[in-house]
Amino acid sequence: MRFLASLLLTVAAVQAHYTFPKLVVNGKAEEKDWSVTRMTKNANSKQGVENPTSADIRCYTTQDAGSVTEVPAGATVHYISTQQINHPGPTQYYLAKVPSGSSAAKWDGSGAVWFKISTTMPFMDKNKQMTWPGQNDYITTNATIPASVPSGEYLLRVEQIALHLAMKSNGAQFYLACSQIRITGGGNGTPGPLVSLPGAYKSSDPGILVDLGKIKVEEYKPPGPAVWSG
Ligand SMILES: *[C@@H]1O[C@H](CO)[C@@H](O)[C@H](O)[C@H]1NC(C)=O
Ligand SMILES: [Cu+2]
Repeated sequence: MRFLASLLLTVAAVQAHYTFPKLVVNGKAEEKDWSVTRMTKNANSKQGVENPTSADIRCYTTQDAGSVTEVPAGATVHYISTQQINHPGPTQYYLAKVPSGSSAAKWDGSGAVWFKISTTMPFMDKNKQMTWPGQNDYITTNATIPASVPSGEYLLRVEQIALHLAMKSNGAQFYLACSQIRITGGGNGTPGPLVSLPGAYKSSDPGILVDLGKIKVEEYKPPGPAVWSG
């Protein structure tokens, strides 16, 4: 019985994994999977990244995407998920500006270049389970591209951090993807703080190594820098 229960849990956990192959900008989805979103290494396996200091934490990329898509500053973005996003944990979005001389179709996103534009905070559901906005949806939560972000080419990175096994080191699972975008109609803001990926996260960060059964909702602190909202 115990064996069957753990087998069923394992099956559930495998089915529970997901990828984010399609970016949606102001309600319009990219035409095909992985056309402006870079295909991730887990496109088939759906396994999350477990070591937040590994190179895979940046974009988990197996190949660059074929196109770059236009995103108006101020736009609402989200991603379509391949499976239900059923694990508790925050959804965060980052941007990194492509340096002059490079292009969003090629650049690797290295250096202290990433700033956070969105995160989500937990609440207690009616069963007293710590829950995040968008949990159990088949799309990621919405984020707004700040209106004052300078125009130009960027990498957009989404992550949903699954915390159901995060009570042990490197037990959190990062589901993430990066898209190649060109922001138009932007402003003259100065985004920051800028962080590198890997670099911004440690395995011991309290938002990564955490037992959700042992903290209060208001104690949860998402990992990484403060949000820049323009
Ligand atoms: C998210 O944004 C889309 C437009 O891209 C909109 O249709 C939808 O209502 C938004 N969802 C929420 C929860 O605000
Ligand atoms: Cu899973």
